[in-house]
Amino acid sequence: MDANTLKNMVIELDVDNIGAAVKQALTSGMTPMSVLAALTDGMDEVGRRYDQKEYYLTELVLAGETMKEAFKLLEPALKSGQKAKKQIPIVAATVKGDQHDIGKNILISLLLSGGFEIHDLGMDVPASRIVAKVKETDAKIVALSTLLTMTVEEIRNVCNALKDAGLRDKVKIIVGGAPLNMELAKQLGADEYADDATQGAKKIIQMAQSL
Ligand code: B12
Repeated sequence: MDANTLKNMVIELDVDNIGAAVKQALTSGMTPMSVLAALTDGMDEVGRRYDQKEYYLTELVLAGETMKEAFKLLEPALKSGQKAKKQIPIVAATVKGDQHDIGKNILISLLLSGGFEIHDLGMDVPASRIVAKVKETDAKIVALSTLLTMTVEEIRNVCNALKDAGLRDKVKIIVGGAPLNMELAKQLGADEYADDATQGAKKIIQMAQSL
């Protein structure tokens, strides 16, 4: 099993065999990070084909399912590198109205080996649930994703809801997703923005060091 085969299985939407392939890749010596990189490369190509109208909505749904199946096998491997030291709680979510979670899930996968306790609320998550989870877990970092232009304003709603609950000063908020940039992120009330999951994970690790 090699990176190219895994990448192509995502592109070919091979939801039935991707789990076994990830397992084989890991047992044959590929590192969890290189498996993740191969899967992400595949997803990038799926996105490109959709933009070029070579793939349609059905293919996208299947690509999402394929990534989920792969993550089931990959996440335990990423987690096993985790250190025993005290873990920093993070709340992660895709905002209300948005059902894209692949980017967020990749970010989470990158953080799993980094000593974080991750509370993933999933997608289409209202601000009130995010606030409740921050309170419950005493989270220090909130990571929000939005891929739709339509739901960008939800970031502001989450920032305001945290402010209203008296929690805004206790958390750092990092956001990501194609319609965002650093300037917009700040305007919406967030502290940080990252272009991609790798940069995002780096920024979160930096934030954690300053806590
Ligand atoms: C897959 C996909 C879907 C899947 C999602 C499956 C899933 N479980 O996520 C499904 C089929 C559900 C879907 C539905 C829709 N989609 Co769609 N989808 C895509 C597609 C092709 C790829 C997105 C993706 O997963 N990319 C791969 C990941 C790895 O990249 P990413 O999400 O960008 O994330 C990276 C960074 O942004 C960043 N990141 C992301 N989040 C975060 C968070 C933090 C904290 C940080 C630090 C970083 C970070 O790191 C990631 C990795 O590096 C994009 C087009 C594209 N080329 O991006 C359209 C796209 C996002 N979809 C779009 C649209 C319009 C829709 C629909 C409205 C279509 C419809 N007519 O029904 C619905 C909306 C449903 C809803 N309410 O959300 C538009 C959005 C346009 C806009 N700007 O508003 C796009 C851009 C397609 C297009 N060109 O028109 N979609």
